[in-house]
Formats: sequence, structure tokens, C-alpha cells
Amino acid sequence: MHVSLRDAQAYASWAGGRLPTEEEWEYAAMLGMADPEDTISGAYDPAGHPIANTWQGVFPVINEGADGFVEAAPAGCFPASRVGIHDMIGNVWEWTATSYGPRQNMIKGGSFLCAENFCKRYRGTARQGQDIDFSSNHIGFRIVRDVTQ
Ligand SMILES: [Ca+2]
Ligand SMILES: [Ca+2]
Repeated sequence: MHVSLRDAQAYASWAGGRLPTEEEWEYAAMLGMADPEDTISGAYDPAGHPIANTWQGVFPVINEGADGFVEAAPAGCFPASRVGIHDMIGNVWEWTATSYGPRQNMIKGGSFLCAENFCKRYRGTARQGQDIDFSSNHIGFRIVRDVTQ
């Protein structure tokens, strides 16, 4: 968290990887959902229990923290998706390598600030541009590595 796009890219390169493109990120997120047609299936299970770190309650007034966290959670606190990936939906937004426009890149996945009653930006298909030199406690990143066969 609290890293700009360039800082995230520098770390990814140092670690022998890169940031995912928007398409790669969304493909992996949607594969992990029980029902990709259901706009909350990545954030809540069929019984309505939180399976990701989002906002419960009336945004932006009351964060009930029913999922156990009112701010960012350590990585891996919630169950992995059906394809074995943690925290794609919610917790913190994730930088992608995809440009959104002049000096902006796409961020994906939403954060602990995304609420069902407000923006639902934790949806796997939600798109959000972000200034590339911005950093915040609700934006992070993950790295991917290409596999050679
Ligand atoms: Ca939460
Ligand atoms: Ca995330």
C-alpha cells in the first residue's frame, strides 16, 4: 500500500515479475467467482457472509466491519477464490499495467471502502482510473510472472 504506479512497477521488476494488465487481472478475478453474473459473488457467499474485505453498513457514514476489518487487512485473511487467489476482490485496489488515459492507469478490485449500497466497485468488471503518481492506504498491487513451457 501507499505506492505509486512507478514504485509498484520497480518492485515488480526487482522481484522478477510485472504488474498484470487489466485484462489479465479481470480474467483471473472472474474465474475465481462462484457466479460471475452475480455482482456481489466475489464479496459475499450465497448465504450473504463476507468473503472479502469491503464496507458493510451505510457508506460513508457507518462502517460496521462485519467482515472483521474497517481498514486494510493483512493479505490472505479471507479464503482463496475458486482458482486459488487471495484478495483480488476488495481489501485494497490493485495497480495494473493498463493505461486509463493521460497520466492515469487502471486500478482494479475495489477496496475496504467499497460498499454494496454505494459504488460496488469491488465487482471484478469495475473500472477505475488513478493518477500514476498518487498513493493511498487503499491502493496496492500484486505481481505476475510469465511461465515458459
Ligand atoms: Ca471491511
Ligand atoms: Ca484487492
